[in-house]
Amino acid sequence: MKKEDRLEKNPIEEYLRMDRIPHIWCPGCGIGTVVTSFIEALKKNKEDLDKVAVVSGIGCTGRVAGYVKMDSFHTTHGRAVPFATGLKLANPDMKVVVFSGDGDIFGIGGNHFIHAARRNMDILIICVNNFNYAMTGGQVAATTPMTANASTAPYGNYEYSFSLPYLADACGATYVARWTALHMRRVTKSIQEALNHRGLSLIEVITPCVTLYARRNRLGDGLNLLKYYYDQSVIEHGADTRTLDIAYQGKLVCGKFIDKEKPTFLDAMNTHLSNVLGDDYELYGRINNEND
Ligand SMILES: Cc1ncc(C[n+]2csc(CCOP(=O)(O)OP(=O)(O)O)c2C)c(N)n1
Ligand code: SF4
Ligand SMILES: [Mg+2]
Repeated sequence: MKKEDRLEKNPIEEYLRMDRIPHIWCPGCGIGTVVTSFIEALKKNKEDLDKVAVVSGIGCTGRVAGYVKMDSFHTTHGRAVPFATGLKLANPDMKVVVFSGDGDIFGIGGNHFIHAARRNMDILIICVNNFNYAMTGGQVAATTPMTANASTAPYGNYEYSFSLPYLADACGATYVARWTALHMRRVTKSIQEALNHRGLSLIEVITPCVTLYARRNRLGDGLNLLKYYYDQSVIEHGADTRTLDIAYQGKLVCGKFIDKEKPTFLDAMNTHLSNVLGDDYELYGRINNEND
């Protein structure tokens, strides 16, 4: 094959809205790497794209919904999870994926997250954790590690940060994993699994924000930081989620921590209302334990 022919088509082009390219992300930003892993997972799972929807909130990561070529929704800040919940309940056969940032899902949207997890809502949440509110100028976030510098923490952060897997586990999520963006095959595999998991899945992907977080903390370029996070990672599948705090530039425990079965929101609704109403109740959506 001639070089010109090889370069003609991007291998993931059919999954992207090419009319929106070039994207807005900075050179060296890790968000695109996570999108590539997501698309690989869709391809490997042979997902019917008419049955997958992506929902994002606002932020650099929130732009993902605008670039993927399937039903996708760029919602308001912090509201991706409730939007996804409504979408899933109205279309129970669809696989609904929230793809958004740490600030969007766990800062302004934190309350929505905890209730979706409590209900074991059947959605997949992919959270790009770049340790700051990147789009608005690198403000301190609920995920910024202690002592890290941010535009609103010029002398270093002194707030305790959330450990996202611990939070998700405590709230009732039934699939929880953490990777760095450079663990591309692992991220892909987790997304493949989570797309087939029934219940609330959270996949946290630690990702460099080169322009704000890395520059302010003098952590080198995007590639350096991508590699640094990877090198700092230790894979501990099944680790106790209470042990997963992230210290500034410290060890990053990655792996699949939770993968369990529990009735989803619709399972619980169907079981309960059938018990209470008997034949007057018509089961809704995919039925408990029914396989594809
Ligand atoms: C109601 C509301 N409050 C604040 C904002 C401003 N805002 C837009 S994006 C953002 C932070 C996004 O951070 P994160 O979700 O971590 O995404 P990132 O840019 O880091 O990928 C904020 C505070 C907004 N758009 N709407
Ligand atoms: S500001 Fe940070 S997160 Fe946003 S596109 Fe640039 S590098 Fe990525
Ligand atoms: Mg962020």
